[in-house]
Amino acid sequence: LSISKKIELDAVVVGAGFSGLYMLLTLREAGYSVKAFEKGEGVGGVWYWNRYPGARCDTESFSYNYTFSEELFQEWTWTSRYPEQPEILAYLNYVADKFYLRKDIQFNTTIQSAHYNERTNRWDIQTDSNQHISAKYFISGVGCLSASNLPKIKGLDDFKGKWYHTGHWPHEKVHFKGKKVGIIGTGSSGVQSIPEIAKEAERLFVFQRTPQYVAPANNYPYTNDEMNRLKTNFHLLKQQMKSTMFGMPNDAPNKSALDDSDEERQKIYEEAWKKGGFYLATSYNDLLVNEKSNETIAQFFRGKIKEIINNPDLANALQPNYYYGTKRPILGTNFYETFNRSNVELVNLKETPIKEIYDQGVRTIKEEYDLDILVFATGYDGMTGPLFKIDIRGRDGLSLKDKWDEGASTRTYLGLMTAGFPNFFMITGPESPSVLSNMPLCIEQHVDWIIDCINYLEENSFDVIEAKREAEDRWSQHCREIAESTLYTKTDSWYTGANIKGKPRRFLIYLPGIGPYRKICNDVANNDYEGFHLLNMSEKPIH
Ligand code: NA7
Repeated sequence: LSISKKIELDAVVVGAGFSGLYMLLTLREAGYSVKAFEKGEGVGGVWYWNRYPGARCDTESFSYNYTFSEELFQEWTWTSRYPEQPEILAYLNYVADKFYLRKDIQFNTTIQSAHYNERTNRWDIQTDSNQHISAKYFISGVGCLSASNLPKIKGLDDFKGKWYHTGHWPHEKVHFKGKKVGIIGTGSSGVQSIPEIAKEAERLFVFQRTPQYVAPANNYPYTNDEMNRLKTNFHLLKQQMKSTMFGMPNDAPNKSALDDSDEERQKIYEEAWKKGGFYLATSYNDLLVNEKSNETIAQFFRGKIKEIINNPDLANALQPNYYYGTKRPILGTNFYETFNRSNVELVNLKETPIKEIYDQGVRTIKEEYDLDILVFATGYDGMTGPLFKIDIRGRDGLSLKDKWDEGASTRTYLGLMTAGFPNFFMITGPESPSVLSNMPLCIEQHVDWIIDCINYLEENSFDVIEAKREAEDRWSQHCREIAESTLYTKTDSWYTGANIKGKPRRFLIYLPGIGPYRKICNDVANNDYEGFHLLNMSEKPIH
């Protein structure tokens, strides 16, 4: 029996992705003793794990990076509009080196549990290598899309070929040449990988459950001039990004899709299609609240699919019919075009659902598909999934999972904290705007808020910060009411939790976006952390 020594720290950070790295840096610079724990062998978070072919970011590179250091922004040069996964991973490694972060990160380590001890006002944290750590602050940087969803399809254990999930792709290159490959899922990961796999595989079967709206990414390499212009405009870009809904310099115009004539609208959609990226999604301001406006853009996409796809039956099978944008908008490169290839076959699961997996491949209710490789591009248990993988317990031993599963709903105050869990912060937690806004920018805003908050507590000799119940009830209700007034809640998606069997249907995103949200968070802090209990250790909050 080995008795491990307890490590005492001011703060523990979970994860070494965009969130964990910056949180670690700010805590260390402010003079706290801190360690980050990371499951992977290296830094990067989702960019460490998502190594599937074609994996790239769909936020433009100049805005998908940190802005806290102008020096870093000037030093790093992105090669293209939408960086590929290896480039983003290289960037995060560069950040880790530049700021000497590695010495305070313990890799290959999973945090298994974190229990709040009321007597000591500390978090007792345990790792999978049987280490015990005691910390005053417990901070999650686990990300929103890091708990992969492997659907329970009967027979996977019998499959004799190889199978992979896009979110846990192996480090060694997977060779598709001469192979019969199947891929389940046509979300962002499927859409990015399908054209790449199709180029190499002998045959590719795409198992599609819901046809998607895929806008062209229109990726291109940056010229030196373009990169220099972006670098020169650092301050302006940063300011623009901070104030918009999505945290990107472009914002939706203040105009309904129904304000324009059919002709004008078509012209706007055509231009946005040519520009690529999220320009279509931000063509008008009411696409996600007005069914009629939404139908205009849905029809535009359906028309494009018919133009691109040679075979009319195939074009029909690819026609999406949910409200555009209520699943995460997808950007692709030659996605629809790939279905014109002779080695690619669409399997329409709406007509012929998967029955089971057998030793040689996938069996639908109609046919058998023999496969050498099966790829699951089946997504994630979003937002709450990664948090629930850790046994987090607050006051009175209540687990986060039990609190959030107990009927009412997930409840947070500002997506940053939750009542009953003192000194536990969630970077990009549920009910913050993060997954619908520019992620690194949202992360910076949360980290800056958290470090200011911790400094405030320490400077004013408070031991505890904890969300008030009434404040989180109000915040959660506010998030829900906004969501209910949109079309988002009418669609099954990972936004609503409907993609995970048995998961309660809840919409856990603050929709007005990062610009307005930042102001709310700042006001709360400036009003002596309104809505939070600030306590001494001996005090119990009265909710
Ligand atoms: P997504 O967007 O959740 O997509 C998952 C896909 O897998 C989607 O097409 C699903 O179809 C499909 N799926 C999931 N389970 C099944 C089963 N059991 N059978 C058939 N098809 C299934 O995940 P991604 O990894 O592509 O993207 C996640 C996010 O990462 C993305 O939104 C960006 O924010 C970055 P469905 O639509 O549910 O019918």
